[in-house]
Amino acid sequence: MENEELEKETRNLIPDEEKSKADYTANDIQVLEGLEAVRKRPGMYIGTTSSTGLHHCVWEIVDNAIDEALAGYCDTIHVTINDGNTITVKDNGRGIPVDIVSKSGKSAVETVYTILHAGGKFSENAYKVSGGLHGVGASVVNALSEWLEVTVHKDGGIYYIKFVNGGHTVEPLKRIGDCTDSGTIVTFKPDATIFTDTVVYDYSVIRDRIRQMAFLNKGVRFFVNDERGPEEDHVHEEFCYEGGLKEYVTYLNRNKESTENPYDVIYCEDKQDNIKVEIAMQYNDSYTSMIYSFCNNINTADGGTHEEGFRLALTRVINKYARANKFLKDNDESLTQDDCKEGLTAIISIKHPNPQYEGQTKGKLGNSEVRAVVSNIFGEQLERYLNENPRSAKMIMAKVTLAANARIAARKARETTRKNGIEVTSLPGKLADCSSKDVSQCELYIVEGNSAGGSAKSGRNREYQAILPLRGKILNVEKAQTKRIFANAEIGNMIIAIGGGYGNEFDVSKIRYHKIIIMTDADVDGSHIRILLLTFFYRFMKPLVEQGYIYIAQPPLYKASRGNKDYYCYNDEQLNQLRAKLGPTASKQLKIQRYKGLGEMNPQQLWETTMDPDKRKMLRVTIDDAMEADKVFDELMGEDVLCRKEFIRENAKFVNNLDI
Ligand code: TSJ
Repeated sequence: MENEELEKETRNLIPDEEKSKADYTANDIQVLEGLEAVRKRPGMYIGTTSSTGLHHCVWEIVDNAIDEALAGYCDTIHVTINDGNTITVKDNGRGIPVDIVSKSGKSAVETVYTILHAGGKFSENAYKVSGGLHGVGASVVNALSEWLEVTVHKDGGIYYIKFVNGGHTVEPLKRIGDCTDSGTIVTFKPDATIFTDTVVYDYSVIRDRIRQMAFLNKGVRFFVNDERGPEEDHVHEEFCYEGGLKEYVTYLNRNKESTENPYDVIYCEDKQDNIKVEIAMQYNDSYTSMIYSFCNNINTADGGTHEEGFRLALTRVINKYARANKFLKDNDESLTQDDCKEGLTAIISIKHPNPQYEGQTKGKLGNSEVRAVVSNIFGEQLERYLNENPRSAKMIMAKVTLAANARIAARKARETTRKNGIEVTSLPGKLADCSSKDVSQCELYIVEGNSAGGSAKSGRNREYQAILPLRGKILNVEKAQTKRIFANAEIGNMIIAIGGGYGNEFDVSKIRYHKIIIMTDADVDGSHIRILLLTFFYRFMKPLVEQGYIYIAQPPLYKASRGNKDYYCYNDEQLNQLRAKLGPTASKQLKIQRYKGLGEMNPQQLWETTMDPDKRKMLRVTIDDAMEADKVFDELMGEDVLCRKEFIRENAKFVNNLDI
């Protein structure tokens, strides 16, 4: 429908002189109308004419070579960025057919390149990628190129054709020599009048994509070359993964563990109803899950039925195994999908002859038959794996039940809170709240120690800054006592002061401050408390971390005084810089005080150095920081399972202790 309209519209856009040229047959005109339509509305075909669109052209051509590999006729693909930012893609497949297609009266090669969506016409390949979701075909790339040439090695002959100015054939396909091999070589130069942002290719973008293709198409050898500029700058890389997704998962998990990942990669591959399924998964000791899915090599960013089938089977099989082997008792509640995917990295890749994509960005697989196929294949293989590998299964059971216990503890806490009728209206007595109701301006300082808390209360801006002191007792954190913080009512104060609840129910839209600032001493205990707080936020109020609401105050380390002038230095380097600036004589007169704690500062000093929005320096916490803290926390707890168990118990206790 859309295409018809477009064609009607564009018919009038063909210049009259071109229409009248005698050597154009009706067929030629139709062809040029098609390609002209692409040039008029490139965005409709490749999404954008930005750098993304420029690279998209490469994927279009590479996809065609991958189709040949998927059909089983090609095992090597070269992608080269040449001098002048042209691209060459070369495969060792059968070579695009060179015979004449009766309908167009032209060679198949010319047809592929000049008729929109001609790709599938003479293809027997069941799992074509090209012509799929983004695969609009080689003809679109031709339309958007200054020139494009194709060389085919086939049946002993070398054939050549070139197109210029958006797909105009220079002369029909011609045999230009002999050969003994077979394959297809395409070189093109994107049209700078179309790609107005840039026509410069980014090597790393191409490299990353090709690496992904290598993971997704095991055994296919890819070469990526950047041959721009002088020879010593050229880059050549090779990607070939015999293990396919198995190696992809290992690659994705490579930064997740400091030591070797103790969990196995679980892998399965099978075919049912002409749908090929390949899945690899591996747990790691983090709490985030990375589940990526693909259909016909295209990333389905919004998931779909293949991902649903995977999750269903994962949850079903893990619950079944847990019950059968008494990791769950009869009256324990079942593990949820979220429990089962905590700390899981998984890739689901299917190949489907007729994929249907849904959603705004067509990033979701819709074929309903896929759900059961994936669920059957994966479920059966996972079950076999668990039964055959009891040691590994036990580790997985420990992981998923830990996740479940944390979830249940959080829910119990919520219920207790409700039962006790605690409302946000009854704010903790220790909290010195601010007066403004504009939460986007409000800040909550979580301050270590009552004395620093007192200074902060006196020194603050009452309108926007609230202070919540944490009890001094927490200062004496010892390894054995670290988990106490979770059993501490102070944490309860924090939850209520922040106001968004916690756990799965945490609602970031309800929070009462848009800056939550951790202010601890610059010593070991201070950093310990910071780690505990970050871990707490990461585990129980993750959106706060993800959306950048958490900050770390930066109190000065030194006060250097000379006469009645005070200088604050936040680190040793600044102190040295100050000495250098003042010169040796003045430096000798400096009286240097090293702050051992926030409590040593009077309210005025604390305000000036650490709390005044015009002068203070704060660090905004990223999710990586919090993950790191969480890891350190784990290390503090040790690998000791008993210790972890105790954490859960303490955690549950904290829940019961919410007697605020
Ligand atoms: F489409 C394209 F021009 F962009 C392109 C196609 C670009 C590149 C780099 C490679 C290819 C391509 C196409 N490589 N291999 C093929 N194979 C076929 O087109 C082909 C060959 C033989 C048969 C057959 O049935 O004998 C069928 C096909 C589709």
